[in-house]
Amino acid sequence: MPTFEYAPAPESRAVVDIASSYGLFIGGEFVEATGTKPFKTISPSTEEVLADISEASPGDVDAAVKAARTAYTRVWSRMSGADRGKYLFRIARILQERAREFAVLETLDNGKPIKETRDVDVPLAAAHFFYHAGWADKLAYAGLPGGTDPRPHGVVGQVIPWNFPLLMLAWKVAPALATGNTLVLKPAETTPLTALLFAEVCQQADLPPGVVNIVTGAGATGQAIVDHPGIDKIAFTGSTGVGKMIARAIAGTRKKATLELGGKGANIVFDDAPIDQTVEGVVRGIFFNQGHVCCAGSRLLVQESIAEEFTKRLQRRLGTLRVGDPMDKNTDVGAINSRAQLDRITALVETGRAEGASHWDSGCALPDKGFWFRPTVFSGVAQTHRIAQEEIFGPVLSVLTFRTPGEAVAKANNTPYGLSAGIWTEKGSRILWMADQLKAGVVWANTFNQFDPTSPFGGYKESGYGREGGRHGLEAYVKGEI
Ligand code: TAP
Repeated sequence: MPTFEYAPAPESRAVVDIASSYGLFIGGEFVEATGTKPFKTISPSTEEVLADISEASPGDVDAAVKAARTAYTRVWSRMSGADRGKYLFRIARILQERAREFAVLETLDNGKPIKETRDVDVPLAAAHFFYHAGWADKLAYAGLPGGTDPRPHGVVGQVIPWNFPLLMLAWKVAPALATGNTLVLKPAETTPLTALLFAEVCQQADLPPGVVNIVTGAGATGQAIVDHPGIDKIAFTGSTGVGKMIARAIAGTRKKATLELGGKGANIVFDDAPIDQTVEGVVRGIFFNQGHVCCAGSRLLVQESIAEEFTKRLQRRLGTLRVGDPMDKNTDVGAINSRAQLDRITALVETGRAEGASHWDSGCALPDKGFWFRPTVFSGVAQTHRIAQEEIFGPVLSVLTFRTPGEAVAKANNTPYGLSAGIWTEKGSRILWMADQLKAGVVWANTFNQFDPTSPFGGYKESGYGREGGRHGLEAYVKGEI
């Protein structure tokens, strides 16, 4: 139970203007899709229909790729880096100016709390454009493949997931444009609205037609992008299963790919860590964005001597999280993004109970409509349990224990994934030793889920390959690497 009640603090949805239906953004214009039936995007917190969305057919994808190719050949590849940078700066500034609109739209379409879209998703998306705008005229000095004349791939196909719709778009679009590529992007089926608003931003910024093309649709539309012979490089973020399919589909072709896939991050807590701050960090690690985070700290490894006390304090803190209306500025945990995802979380939590782990949830009241899941903790989890091995992608934490640093490393690395890890301890030497041993693309120390456009992000093993962000992220968008 919350320690005290908060009065409602609803954000206004009047700042967004959602059309009843949307076309595809091809060649700088919104156009009708050819022949396929539209689908609906709904608000996961209310199940209200927000808009009809076009489903792009392979023919529509072909038109988008052709528009991107024409824009690449005639305009974008001939433009100086300094001029490309001006467009990126303009987009970044418009994102800032329209930040509230983007935050509200993202919260309505995705279900995540307004305080997260307002304070994390939208500012970081703008920051990615600012950062890459700065690179556009300095690529010759970045030490990229191609030396002082790094060359873009050409037309890039980009497919993104639903958990950070605008932010994932920014991670993909900003480096592609900065390095001189044009692109065709597909947002996830359940969260197309901020990508479509971004298309308006491209118009507002006078971006040359065809440089950015946005096609909506489901998996088949993504596959049409991947399979299209006019695509030079694929940038994909999503599940490991689909990532493997993409790798198979492009094997033997000249297409390049970067894959940002799933994770099962270990958050490792030693007995000398400041306990209350660490509880906050662990909560941020897994309950931020309803746990729909590829690099979430979904496995807590806690030193045996403090495990009982730590779990007790963690549960007490989880009892104070406010779960509910994501448009309320006080809400900590919003709605699960879709019924399908809620079903996946529910099924995996059932396996946790069936395999004998000890189940606890916060017991909070949930709204009648929409898709919801209470913050959940499993203790007594064994390495072999599915909830210790598989990505749940929801607000569910699996707690395991360890006695020595060596055991913590062995357990943390015992996963097919390799995306993220966290270490909580007062000892600097232990942090450095652990970070060296952990097989994860990013390791946070005494913090978790910190993102910055200057810092490369990505995984290895089944978490994918390639980096996004920083100078390393630029490499994926020029010829000669990856
Ligand atoms: P996926 O089902 O893999 O979907 C990702 C995107 O791929 C969506 O746009 C999806 O379209 C599309 N897609 C589906 N089938 C496809 C196919 N055969 N060919 C091409 N594209 C296809 O993942 P998800 O459920 O949206 O996202 C959750 C997963 O993404 C988690 O495993 C999470 O860890 C991972 N993720 C990773 C990262 C990083 S940075 N590593 C970041 C965020 C998420 P529809 O949505 O229309 O089906």
